[in-house]
Amino acid sequence: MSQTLFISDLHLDHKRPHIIAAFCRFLQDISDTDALYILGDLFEYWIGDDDPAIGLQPVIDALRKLSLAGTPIYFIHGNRDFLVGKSFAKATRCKLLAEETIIDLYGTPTLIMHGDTLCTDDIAYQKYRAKARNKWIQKFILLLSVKQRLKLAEKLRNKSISATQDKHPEIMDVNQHAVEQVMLTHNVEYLIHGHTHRPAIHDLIINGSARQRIVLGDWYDQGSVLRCTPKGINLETLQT
Ligand code: LP5
Ligand code: MN
Repeated sequence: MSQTLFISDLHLDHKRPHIIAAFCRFLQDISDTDALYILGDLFEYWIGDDDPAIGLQPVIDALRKLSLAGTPIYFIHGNRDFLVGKSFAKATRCKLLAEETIIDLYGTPTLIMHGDTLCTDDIAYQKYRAKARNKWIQKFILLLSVKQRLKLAEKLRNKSISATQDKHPEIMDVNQHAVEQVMLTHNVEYLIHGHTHRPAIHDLIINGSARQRIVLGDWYDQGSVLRCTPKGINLETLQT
């Protein structure tokens, strides 16, 4: 069967072992897949490849196994796992992609991304993001000990939890102008992203042409998977 799969926002964490198990089962079941794209926030947080990352070794093993069996796996960083690096890529045999990547999806030009950059109304987040994604700041953070980084991550998570409670939900969704701009810039028919945890397929008309924005959902209560074949696309929900 010719199919390409997209997932994001699994937020894998040793505190949710059943989701880790469900994801490993999913990876075992998709050996007949042309490519698997992970569009960010695979992990609840990732503080660097040198962290032993409790409970996550089965995920690394299962990704590696799928890749060795012939399915290419691609990874775009999310706002929780932007510190995933070359050692992780080597261990899992995933290919790390640029934050905006264009692919040819069975003939349809498609832009894939995590989706956080589309939330341009969330000014506090975008300011924080500029710092967190700065290469020099990241180099400095990676010089800290694992223990120090864990503390920093916990502080950031707490700040984020209280900040998001005070933000209007609209602010944390994509900005329509940002969507149109990025789709026009890359001249694509499909935009596939996650981050907002609002799974949907949005039909759009931009500059007179029909396009679609496909939003993946998270894996908190069930799994969200976009299955694409030469015949079309289907946004599915997996029971976990
Ligand atoms: O993740 P989610 O969906 O709950 O919220 C996001 C935005 N929050 C974040 C922060 C992450 O949750 C933190 C994860 C830690 C990763 C580990 C990294 C290891 C340490 C390295 C440190 C750089 O991404 C949230 C958005 C929301 O999505 C919706 O889009 O609103 O944004 C915020 O809440 C940000 C606040 O508005 C501002 C926070 C100010 C923090 C100031 C600290 C500055 C220090 C910078 C150092 C790099
Ligand atoms: Mn995200």
